This record gives sequence, structure tokens and C-alpha cells, in this order.
Amino acid sequence: MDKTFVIIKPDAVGKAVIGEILSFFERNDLRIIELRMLNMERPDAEELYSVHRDKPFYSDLVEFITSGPIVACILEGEGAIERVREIIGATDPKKARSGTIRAKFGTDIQVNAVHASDSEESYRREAPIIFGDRIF
Ligand code: FUP
Repeated sequence: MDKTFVIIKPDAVGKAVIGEILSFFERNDLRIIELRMLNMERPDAEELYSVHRDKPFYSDLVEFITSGPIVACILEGEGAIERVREIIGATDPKKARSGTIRAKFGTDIQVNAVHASDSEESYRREAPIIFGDRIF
């Protein structure tokens, strides 16, 4: 079964919509098979966003994701990576299709409620940052 990695970011945790966001996934036949609330360590945040290391927004991104508690999970279901990307919507909440998580809960292109792996390769790099290699 396909799996993907999701983070509910500090803004959404602060808005107390963890349950609502998890419900989006459960309603769409994605099962939560790992779930953890934590404060992300800075080196882990740097690894999560390593593909953006050279971008101007990189340091703000690391600051933001380490600014408060997050909820990380692994979701399982057919076509999980692609389907979760559909459910969360475009990176910029203003451009996200209505009915998506980012359209409903996101604020702007950085403060956008959730992260989800965008490929199998990303999933294999990102999920162990929080859950270790035992998930494979
Ligand atoms: P996504 O995969 O939809 O999260 O989007 P990206 O991988 O392109 O971006 C990763 C994170 O960088 C986003 F969650 C928000 C942030 N970002 C900015 O802060 N500014 C930008 O111009 C683009 C992305």
C-alpha cells in the first residue's frame, strides 16, 4: 500500500484544527499509521527543507517550522502521495482550489497549514526525519 508523509504546521496547530485536518484525510480513505506531536529540532528542519537551501525564503521557512509544535503523520492508501497533494491544494493558499486544506486553513505561501511529500523520493527522505528507518 502507498504511503506519504504529512506535517500539520505550527500555524494550524495554533488554530486548533489538528482534528479537522486529520479528518480530511480519514474521510478520503487515507489511514493514519503513524502519528506524533513534537517540536521540530533545527537540524531536522534544515534537512526537511534541504532542497530549498539556496532559496531566499529558506531561513524563514526553518524558523517557522521550528516556531511551535507540529503534528507529523504517515498516511497509507492507494495513490497516497498524489491524492494527499490534491487534498492539501496549491502551495499558496490564495491559489489553492476551494475545498482544499490550504484554501481553508492557510494564511500565505509560507504559513500554509500543512506539508506533504511530493514524490516517492521525497517521502523516503522526509519520513525518517521524524519516524526513523523502521517505517520501511
Ligand atoms: P509544497 O511542496 O507545496 O509545500 O511547496 P514547495 O516545496 O515549493 O515549498 C516548500 C515550502 O516553502 C512551502 F511550504 C512554503 C515555502 N515557500 C515560501 O515560503 N516561499 C515561496 O516563494 C515558495 C515556497
